[in-house]
Amino acid sequence: MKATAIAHSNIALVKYWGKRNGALNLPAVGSISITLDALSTTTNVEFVPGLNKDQLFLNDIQVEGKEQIRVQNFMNLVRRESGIKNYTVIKSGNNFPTAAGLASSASAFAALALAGTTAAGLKVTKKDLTILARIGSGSAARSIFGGFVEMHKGIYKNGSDAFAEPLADENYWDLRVLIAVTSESKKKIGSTDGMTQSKKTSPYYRNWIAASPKDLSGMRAAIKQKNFTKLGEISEFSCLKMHALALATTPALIYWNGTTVDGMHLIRELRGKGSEVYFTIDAGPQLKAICQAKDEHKIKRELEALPGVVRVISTKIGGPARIIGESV
Ligand code: 2P0
Repeated sequence: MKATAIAHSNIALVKYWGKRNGALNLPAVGSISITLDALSTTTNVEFVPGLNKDQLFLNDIQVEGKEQIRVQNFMNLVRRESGIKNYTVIKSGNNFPTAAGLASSASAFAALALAGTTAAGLKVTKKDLTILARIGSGSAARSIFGGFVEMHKGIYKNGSDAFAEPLADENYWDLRVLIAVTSESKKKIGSTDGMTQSKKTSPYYRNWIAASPKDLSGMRAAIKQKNFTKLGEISEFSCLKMHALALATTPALIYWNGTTVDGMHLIRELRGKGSEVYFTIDAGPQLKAICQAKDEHKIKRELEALPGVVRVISTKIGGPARIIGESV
C-alpha cells in the first residue's frame, strides 16, 4: 500500500494558458513541452488506516491550508477509483532548493499521480495517468512522459480526450535548457488565478486561442525535422504571445523582472553574433535558454555574467515519470 515515484519538471515550447473548463482543468489550448532532467520531484504515498485527512510533507515539513486541500481533493479521485477509504501520508521532495522559485506543480502532480495510483494498486494506462495528472495541474500531464510531449486540449466535456502523448523520447535530440534564475522569491499570482483573469479580461484571449493550432503544427514539424531554428523561433513566438496576453490582463500579469528582460536582449544579441539560442519564460521571472549541446558551455558563461542572474542550472532532456519503490 505504498509507492515512491519520481517525475521531472517540463518547459512548454508551445505554451498552455487558459482553461476551457476550470473544474476538470481542461486546457483551452494544446501545448508541447520538453521534459527537464535536472529538476525532479520524488514522492512517496502510503495509505494508512486511522488518519482523518491526508498528511502532506514537503521536504520534511508538514503543509496545511490550500496546498493540503488541493492534494486531498486529488487523492479523493484515487480513492474513488480504487475503493480505498484510508487517507495517506505523502512525503514529497524536490531535488532543488524549494526557495529557488523553480517549484513546479508539473513534477509534483505527475509524481503524485503515479505514486498514488501505484500505492492504491490501480492499473492505469499512461494515457489515463496523464488525464489524472492534468486534473491536479495542467502542465503535470506532460511530465508523465520524457522527451518531447504534446498535451491535447480535447473537445469533450468530460475531458477524456484532453491527454498528453509523447512525440519523441529523451534520446531523440540532444538539446539543452539553461535556466537563469533571476529571483528566488515566490510569485504573487499563481498560474490558475492568472489564467482565469486572462480569460475574463484580456482583449487578446480570443486571438491567442485561434492562433494556437498553427504553433502546434509548426512545432510538431520542427521536432520531426530536427529543425532547431524553427523550434526556437516558434518557442520564442509562443512565449511572447503568452506574455502579451498576460500583460493585457486586468490587473496586469507582469511576470518578468529587469533581469528577465536583459536576458531576452542578451539572447537576441548572441543570436545576432551567430550563436543559435532562443529563450522561453513561464509564469515567473526565470529565463530559460534553449540551445544545442555544442553551444551549452558558451551560452551558460554568457548568462552567468549577466548582472542579476543568481545562478544558471543546465539540463538535458529528461525521461518519464517512473516508480522507484513499491510495497504492499
Ligand atoms: C505551460 N504554464 O504550458 C504554461 C506556460 C506556465 C506558463 O502550465 O492551473 O501549474 O495547475 O493547470 O500547469 C503553469 O500552470 O496550471 C503552466 P494549472 P499549471 O507550462
